[in-house]
Amino acid sequence: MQTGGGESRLEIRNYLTSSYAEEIARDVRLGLSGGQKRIPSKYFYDERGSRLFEEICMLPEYYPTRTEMAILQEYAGAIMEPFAGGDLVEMGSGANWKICRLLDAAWQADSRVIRYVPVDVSEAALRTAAVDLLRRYDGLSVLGIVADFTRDLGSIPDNTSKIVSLFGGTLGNFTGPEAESLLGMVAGLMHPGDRFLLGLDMLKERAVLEAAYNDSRGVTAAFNRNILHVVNRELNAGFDPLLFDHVAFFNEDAEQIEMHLAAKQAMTVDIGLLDMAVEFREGETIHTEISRKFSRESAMRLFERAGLAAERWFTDDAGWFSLVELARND
Ligand code: AVJ
Repeated sequence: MQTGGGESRLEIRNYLTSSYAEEIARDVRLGLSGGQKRIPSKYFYDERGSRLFEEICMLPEYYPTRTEMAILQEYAGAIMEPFAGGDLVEMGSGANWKICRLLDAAWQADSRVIRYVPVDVSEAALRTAAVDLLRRYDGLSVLGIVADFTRDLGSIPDNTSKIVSLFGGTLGNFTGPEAESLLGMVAGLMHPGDRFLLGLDMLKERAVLEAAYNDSRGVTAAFNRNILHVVNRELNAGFDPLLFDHVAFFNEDAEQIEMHLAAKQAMTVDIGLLDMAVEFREGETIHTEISRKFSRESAMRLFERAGLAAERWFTDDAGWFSLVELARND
């Protein structure tokens, strides 16, 4: 068991281009000026929001996390078996439980050389997670990339064989065109033999979907309202989060869960740093998130357009969640 030398196996590079403050100012100004008001879902995840999301993952109604973990538990060996070594890239890393399933599978058998390359906007979160992994896996090295993976994928090293992973149904937060462009960028990083491991939440009964986003303890409601706390803090805004109802429903035509915050009464909200006053009618909503649900057919159409091909599908018995192994289609 190696105890020292952890730091020398860790390198962190920061590629963030614009500041969080500039970005949220731009996004909120644009999002609250139009007809349907919106705030991008990435602003859920400050420290409190990330904690609330971890709490959501453990709720009885929120099946995606535990289903994906069970799939990883069962198939990590099969997923890692063909990988001869190189970079294990994780887009939007966060907690380590998922990547540990893959690393455990690779560490059991042999001495493949693997470097873990997490890509995340939070340098602090990257560092904490990396230090934990270095302690667990003797011989692992970590290259942390501080970047927004929807923009700065060019910062991922190009000269090694790799598995790229995007877990947790994160892809569902992107519209069709956004998802296509993101997957196209990942395809652009891949060489023959490289694989892309993508988590997808699948279509299922409306009642199951809606319960997952309307939990009985109100954690998802608190998570949704947290975006207003973030805007208050970052932009000196005057939202009273408790004057907004949590609304989440399955939009069957669009095959997506939609989350909104609905004004309980007419009001005007000042956004200090933007010099802006935003009017709400009673019942008017701010659209905060989409979470798209896939069928194999809709997923395959997306892969095709992005220049990717599904090699293997790993799913649970009920088919509620999929981990798809993709290769570049050329
Ligand atoms: C982190 C995007 C996968 O869409 O299910 C959970 C976020 N929103 N409950 C999802 C979320 C409400 C989650 N993802």
